[in-house]
Amino acid sequence: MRMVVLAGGIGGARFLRGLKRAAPDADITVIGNTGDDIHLFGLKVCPDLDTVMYTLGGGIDEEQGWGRADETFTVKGELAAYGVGPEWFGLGDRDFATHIVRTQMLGAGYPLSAVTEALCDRWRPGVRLLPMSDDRVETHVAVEIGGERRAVHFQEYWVKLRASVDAHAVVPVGAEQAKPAPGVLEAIAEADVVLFPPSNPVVSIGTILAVPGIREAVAEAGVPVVGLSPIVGNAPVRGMADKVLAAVGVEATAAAVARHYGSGLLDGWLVDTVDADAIAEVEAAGIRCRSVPLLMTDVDAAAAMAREALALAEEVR
Ligand code: GDP
Ligand code: FO1
Ligand code: CA
Repeated sequence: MRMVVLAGGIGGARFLRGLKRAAPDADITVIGNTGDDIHLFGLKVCPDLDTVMYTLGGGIDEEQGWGRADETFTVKGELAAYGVGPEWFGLGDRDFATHIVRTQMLGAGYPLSAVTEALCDRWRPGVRLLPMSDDRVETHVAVEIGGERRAVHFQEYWVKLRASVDAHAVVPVGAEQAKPAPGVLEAIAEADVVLFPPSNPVVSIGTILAVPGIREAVAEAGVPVVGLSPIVGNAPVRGMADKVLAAVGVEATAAAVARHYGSGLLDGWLVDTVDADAIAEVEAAGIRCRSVPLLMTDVDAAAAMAREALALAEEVR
């Protein structure tokens, strides 16, 4: 079975690890968010692509959910000694190697999709990992600090400010001009099922869908599209998704996120058992809905979620 998964970082990566266990023979293409990408110290950093690659390739810091296991921070310390920051973004020594290889290949003229493939030659994630686009897209967040309105890079909003101020708008800068990376539209058109893991609906999946052609391809694929809620009990399981949902006028509830995607895109939606009350509202919006445990406490739990998503896909097919 050919599966396409639109993925951000931690939520996407942990779900994918479960999906691989649940469907070991599946042919999985991951379309990864690159709106979080940032240039630091002259290097191109792709947090969400790397989180998927390291998680599926066995190199992730399990507890943190991003960055490398057994990481050290000597280079960061040396840069700080030169007064060179930003000090708020924790790039480790092992991780630096990835960004150096990536930046070197990009400088030599390879597109990000080819670079990602080359990095995956080492990590063997067991899926085809495609960036949503080879073109630069950068998510910016409009905030008000000290009475002054300004836009900051998504990483500055998330990591430096910890989403402590309201987001007035979330803008995927460059998305309108971006083209889907080679293979993205083809994978969607050839898929037997499309899955939205419990990734951030605004800055992960929303950004991927903002690349012209991707939303349309998913809506017109003519195969089941099933999503899993990243909101459990009216709050994000991890992180500050509620802040960016508010910026697009969506309540932080499992039902509101389903309605935000809409029945034009989604055929099925899984909510957690604590949100079973949301089923009626989601189904009234024309989306088939079931409640199942949605906490990825370990790979088995994520695999059980993947099985439920695939079962719901068969139900709506
Ligand atoms: P990021 O790029 O690292 O922020 O990761 P994603 O966009 O892929 O996923 C972030 C979302 O995953 C957050 O909104 C979390 O609420 C959600 N999430 C994380 N762990 C779990 C989990 O165990 N279950 C569910 N349902 N959602 C989760
Ligand atoms: N997240 C943090 O909260 N603090 C960090 O210092 C940090 C560093 C970092 C380095 C490489 C990488 O691939 C990811 C990193 N992240 C860090 C996670 C990540 O940037 C964000 O949490 C996600 O992009 C949010 O969607
Ligand atoms: Ca992310």
